[in-house]
Amino acid sequence: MIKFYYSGAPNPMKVALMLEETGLSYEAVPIDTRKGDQHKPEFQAINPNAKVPAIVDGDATVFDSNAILLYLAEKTGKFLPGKSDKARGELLSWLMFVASGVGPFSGQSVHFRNYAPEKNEYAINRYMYEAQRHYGILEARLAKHKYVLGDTYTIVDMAVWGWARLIPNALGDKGWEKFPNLKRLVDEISARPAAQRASAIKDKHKFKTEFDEEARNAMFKHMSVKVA
Ligand SMILES: N[C@@H](CCC(=O)N[C@@H](CS)C(=O)NCC(=O)O)C(=O)O
Repeated sequence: MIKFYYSGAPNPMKVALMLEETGLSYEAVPIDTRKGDQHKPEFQAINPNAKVPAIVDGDATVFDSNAILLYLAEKTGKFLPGKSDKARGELLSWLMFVASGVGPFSGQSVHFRNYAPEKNEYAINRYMYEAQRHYGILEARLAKHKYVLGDTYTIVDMAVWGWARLIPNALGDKGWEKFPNLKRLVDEISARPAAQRASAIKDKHKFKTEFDEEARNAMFKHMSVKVA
């Protein structure tokens, strides 16, 4: 049985969706990042990057959400596009685009808008601009195609869903205005039974909800270490 190390945050939720979509049997292991579970040596032996998600599947350990999506898709043969070089090229390009662009820029936008101790207009503007720019690229693609890779629902759509469903947190209350096609995709995925089961997993475990000093020390280590 697969062990799925997770919290309710965007990157683990992509993997929760894929696990539910495939019907693979798994055990969800909570990692309470607000309490610092990600820094425990036993978890860092699984993910040296000290972040969720990660999975252990027999003798295979996989960390980083998009790597896990690809691993599970290749393991099951599900939620992949066709096998042509063209289809594989598109899969890898869009998957990495979400991993290296959509996720990090959305995350930094959420951070500087909602968590940074001072309002830094430059940082907020830069990360909101870049997050919006990335969502605009997805929007243009989804204006022409039902799913990111065309007619078929794939792991790329799941990777997009993990972050895009939180667009108001990254871009503000009017965040959806410019992205009607992206909203269509997110709403369609959120209505799927697998997405509803994925979103409910965290309710089976008690995660810390307060964002207090313990949480800041665990998740924002840079606040207590001067490197610049
Ligand atoms: N590139 C990694 C990023 C993982 C990541 O940033 N996870 C966040 C939750 S979405 C986390 O573990 N945060 C806790 C921390 O940074 O201490 C992935 O895609 O899995």
